[in-house]
Parts: sequence; C-alpha cells; structure tokens
Amino acid sequence: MPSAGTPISVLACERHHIYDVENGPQGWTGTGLWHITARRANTPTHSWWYGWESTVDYDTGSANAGALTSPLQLLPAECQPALGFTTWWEIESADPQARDLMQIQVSNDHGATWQTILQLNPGSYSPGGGVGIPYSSAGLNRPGIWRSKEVDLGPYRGRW
Ligand SMILES: [Ca+2]
Ligand SMILES: [Ca+2]
Repeated sequence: MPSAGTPISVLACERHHIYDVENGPQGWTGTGLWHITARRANTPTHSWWYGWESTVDYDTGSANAGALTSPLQLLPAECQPALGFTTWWEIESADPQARDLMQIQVSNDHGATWQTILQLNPGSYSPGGGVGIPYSSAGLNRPGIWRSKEVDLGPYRGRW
C-alpha cells in the first residue's frame, strides 16, 4: 500500500502547465520585440513572437535582443520535468549557427545566472545562403514549419 503522502506526489508529477497565450501572457514576460501576436500560431490563434508587426521582421536597423521568461516553476524532486513547445522561426542565412541566436535557458538562482540547455539555430551550415535568403525551421531558403521540441529538465529537479 502506498503511504498517505504518495497520492500528492503523483498528482504533482502529472500536473502540466499549458501556456497557449490565447487569453493573455499567463504570467510570462517578454522584453525586446517579444509580444503576443495573432499573425501566426499553432494553438490555435495566438503565439509569442519576436518581431515588429509593422515590418514583419526583427531587423530594426540596429542590434537587438529580447528574453521571453516563464513564471517561476518548482520542479518537484520526485518528478521527471520537461519543457515542451512548438516553434516556427526564420532568421538570416549568413552564419546562422552563430548569429541571430535562439537559446533556451534555465536559471535555478532566480535569474542571477542562466544556463543554455537548447539552441534552435542549425548546428552547422553549408555556405550557399546570402543577403535576403532566409534560414528557417525547415532549412535553408525554405518556408518555416512548426516543429515540436522537448528538453529534459531532470538536472533541475527540486530547484526553483
Ligand atoms: Ca496559442
Ligand atoms: Ca541578423
């Protein structure tokens, strides 16, 4: 027989946070060009997007950066936490593995330091792209597609 405390742990491990931003940011915060858009979405009409609505681009004429940050999450030590999301992206194809970086980071000290656990950019690149030629979530000079990603957060169990 399980102990009296076991059902609580099971419930905690089965809890899924769904952030579909169909009704607002749900505690997430975006800096830089991050905002909720209805321009393109997977679930089903709204998503977070880094760009300008007016130009449909993140090229502002100068270097820029932004962070999209989740609410604080407790990852119970007895669970198998993971981060799952779908992504559609398009960046410039000049040196796409080193420029226009798209990184997923985790902090376990309330944002003082961050560790990169996933980078969406291609890991290597064959020359062929040029000015005005995009690199997307489907590859060089292809229209973007929605891709599902999942990152193990096991190393952060029991941490805030
Ligand atoms: Ca959505
Ligand atoms: Ca760029």
